[in-house]
Amino acid sequence: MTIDKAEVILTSPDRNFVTLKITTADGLTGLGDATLNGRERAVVSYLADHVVPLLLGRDESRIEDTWQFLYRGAYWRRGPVTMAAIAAVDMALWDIKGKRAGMPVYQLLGGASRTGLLAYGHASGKDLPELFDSVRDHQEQGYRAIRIQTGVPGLKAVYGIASQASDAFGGEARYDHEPARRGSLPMEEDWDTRSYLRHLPGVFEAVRNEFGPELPLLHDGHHRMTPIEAAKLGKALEPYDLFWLEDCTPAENQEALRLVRRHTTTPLAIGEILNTVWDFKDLIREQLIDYVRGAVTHMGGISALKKTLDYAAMFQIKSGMHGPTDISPVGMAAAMHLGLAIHNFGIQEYMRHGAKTDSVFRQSFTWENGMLHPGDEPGLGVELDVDEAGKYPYEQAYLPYNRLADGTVHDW
Ligand code: CS2
Ligand code: MG
Repeated sequence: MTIDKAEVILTSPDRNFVTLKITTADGLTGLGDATLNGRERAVVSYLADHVVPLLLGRDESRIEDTWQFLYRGAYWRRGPVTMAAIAAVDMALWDIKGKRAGMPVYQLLGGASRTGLLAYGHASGKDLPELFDSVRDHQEQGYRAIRIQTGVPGLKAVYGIASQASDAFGGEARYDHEPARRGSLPMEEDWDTRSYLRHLPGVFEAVRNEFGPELPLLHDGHHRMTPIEAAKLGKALEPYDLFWLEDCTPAENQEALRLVRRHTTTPLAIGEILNTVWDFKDLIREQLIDYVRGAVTHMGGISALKKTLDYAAMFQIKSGMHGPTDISPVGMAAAMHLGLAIHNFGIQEYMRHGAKTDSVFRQSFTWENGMLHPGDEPGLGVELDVDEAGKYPYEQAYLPYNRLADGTVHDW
């Protein structure tokens, strides 16, 4: 069948989401997620102005050919905007292929390699009592693996923890799972790596003492350390047996990880801001990482991320797909189908979306005993309610950014 219609839907239920909806000549529909947190409209334009005209009249069944046509045909390659747009087309075509076959997408990818996907959630607190409450709360929600982020003494706002209610946010507290705040200007935060490095090992020691040795614990460094600082932290955290240390250094300097690796056996997870298999090539071949953080939404879709993960499998490197709330329910469903099918699944990040988001996107995944499953509906198993989506118009949103005490802009 040919593609008859392709629409780009920008909606902002609890936060902004960009969704591509493809309709075939016989009325089958497929959805793809193209959300790029804080830069949403750039992808809307890339899709609506440059990609949609190319899709009309194309054969819906030719997923790989369409991917290559969009990627190579543009001449200008890679980058988050391009790859999010291609990802949305790829996901939507897999969704349609599943519906056409009457099978969930994971069946088309080779079938289930496991019964469910271990997922981790984000516990956070400005101090230890608040952090412990948050860990317990996650355990009550069923989480069996937990990311630990904590306030640092002397700093007002730290990535990954709820900040104090502030006038800038209408008297609300700002939580890490919705880091891009709607508003006309980004929020400024402060940062001091030496304080952070002094504080963090004690936090993990306390968490291990309180919750025991079994619970898988993760931590996100959010690109803030130099290579030698990251090496020092990885070494200091070894006694607390982390599942992973994420994005310890800025992603552009891949050689940095050689130095980190020489000093620590703490497992490393990298790459939520990377976009292609080529960005991961050296990291994988040199075995500088243990987990690939790429999201289906930002890596050019199911087809492209599967190739990256198949390559990683040859080096015993596993998946750790990015799954904060800025990945839409469509992108999360795609991640679950892929994660269920591949052999080298590691863990899935999972944060619940808000009630408004769930009213816009009807979903069929399940969450039981800390495990996700994409469900068995044909395709990806997500449908978008256009009328609901229309109730929530786009609102400008920006991620925060960091400055050191002397005013220097630092990585966020
Ligand atoms: C984070 C994200 O989930 C994570 O690991 O790094 O929450 C990240 O801050 C956002 O995706 C940025 O849009
Ligand atoms: Mg991260």
